[in-house]
Amino acid sequence: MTSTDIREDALAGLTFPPGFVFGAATAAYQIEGAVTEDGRGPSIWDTYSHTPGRTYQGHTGDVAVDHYHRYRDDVALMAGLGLSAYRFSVAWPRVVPEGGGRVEQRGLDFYRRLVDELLAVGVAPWLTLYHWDLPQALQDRGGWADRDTAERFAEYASVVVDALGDRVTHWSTLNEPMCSALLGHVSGAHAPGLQDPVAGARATHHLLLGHGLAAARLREAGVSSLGITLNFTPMSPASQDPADVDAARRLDGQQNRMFLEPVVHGAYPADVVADLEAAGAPLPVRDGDLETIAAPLDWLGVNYYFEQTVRAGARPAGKPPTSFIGGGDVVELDPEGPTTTMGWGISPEAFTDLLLWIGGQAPGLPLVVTENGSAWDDEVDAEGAVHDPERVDFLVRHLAAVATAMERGADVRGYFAWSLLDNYEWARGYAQRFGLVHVDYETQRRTVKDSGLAYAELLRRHRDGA
Ligand code: NCW
Repeated sequence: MTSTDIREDALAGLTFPPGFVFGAATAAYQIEGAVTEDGRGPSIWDTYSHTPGRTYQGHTGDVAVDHYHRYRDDVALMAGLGLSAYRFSVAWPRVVPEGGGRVEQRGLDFYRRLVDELLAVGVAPWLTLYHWDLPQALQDRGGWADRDTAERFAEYASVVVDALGDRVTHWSTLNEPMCSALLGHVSGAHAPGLQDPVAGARATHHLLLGHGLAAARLREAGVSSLGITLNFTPMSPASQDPADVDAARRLDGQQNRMFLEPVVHGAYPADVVADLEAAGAPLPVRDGDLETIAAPLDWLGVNYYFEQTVRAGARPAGKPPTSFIGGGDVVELDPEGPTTTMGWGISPEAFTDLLLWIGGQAPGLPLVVTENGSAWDDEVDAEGAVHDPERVDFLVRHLAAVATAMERGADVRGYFAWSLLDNYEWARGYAQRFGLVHVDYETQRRTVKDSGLAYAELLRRHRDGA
């Protein structure tokens, strides 16, 4: 059996309704490079990645995959794969280099050129305003822990929608605010690298407030396809011991429900509020904030990678602090079974359950899978091919999981693979490859992997109604 036959077999049962959106996703700092070009200001990720000891082997996004200069070729790649949509983020420090005030026209011009290139080949742009690259100037004034950053974010949203609202239909405010808030301010694994639970709780609320304020600006500008992207990690207790069950509840509360519930219901979960107050890290909510945060949306972006089993107990020595406010009394167990090179387990079944659970939490709100994917050690072989059977398998099984969720009633409208290209995987540097397309970081040469070919074949069949 050849790899083409395997693909044929695996794809045969995968069908999605007409109009289902198939795309791929990236983020500005992970792909663009050109960090000092055309007036771009520094972001917290420039600072963090240039701080010794913070990232894998000191890797930075200075060059990344040079998308800033190669965007035309990259759009041609997308067209070649047959993507119907491309999800990318705008770098706030390219557009408003000091975070507020002066607008850099050359930054906006880049995104206008990118969008025009996409539209010319029939790939719909899905624009995310914030994928973690806060202007450093704002961090110097307190960053997301400071309420003012939410107001600056809304201003920046206005600038971008004024420039691109005539050609971009699909808008998202934030990507994974959980990661910005908790990895950035509690575990310290991401920029700005703080380990300060009080700042973590404040950042959580101000990110969500920024989402709500920006949503209002986007609506004023006439946006009619508006969402936010949240990441979800389904949590299970290691046993039915009440302490383990409570550990899972608390982690689920802070990593999942704390972000979903205010956005869709206009209230933080009461148990999370109580946990944070007990930990001396209250959410700085003011009158009217929750109404702002619960602005009506057209879709909810769902990022899913893995599920997590947790138990109560002291974190083992040497394990980095978890993304969790309120004590070192929750242990995240290592996954059972095969893992990706990120160390993440593989659970498509949990993806089906998750989509159904979210559908139940947010009835009537369409879901879009804005990220799903896996990292593996990929190499270009002597024939110039990249055989990545694990990623093909992951992709097919997770697409099947989406299809199953839809058969059972989840209203899922699209799927974006993470990622279009191998890229800068934040603190893990270039060591983690998530792309459907391989990038040789020495030459910047792009090679479509077997997974990219499989995805292209699926999309071809979908277009042809096969
Ligand atoms: S790290 C992460 N990612 C990867 C990144 O490349 C992308 O920019 C993100 O949107 C791939 O997709 C997202 N997500 C974090 C997943 C959850 C981590 C939970 C850690 C808890 C301690």
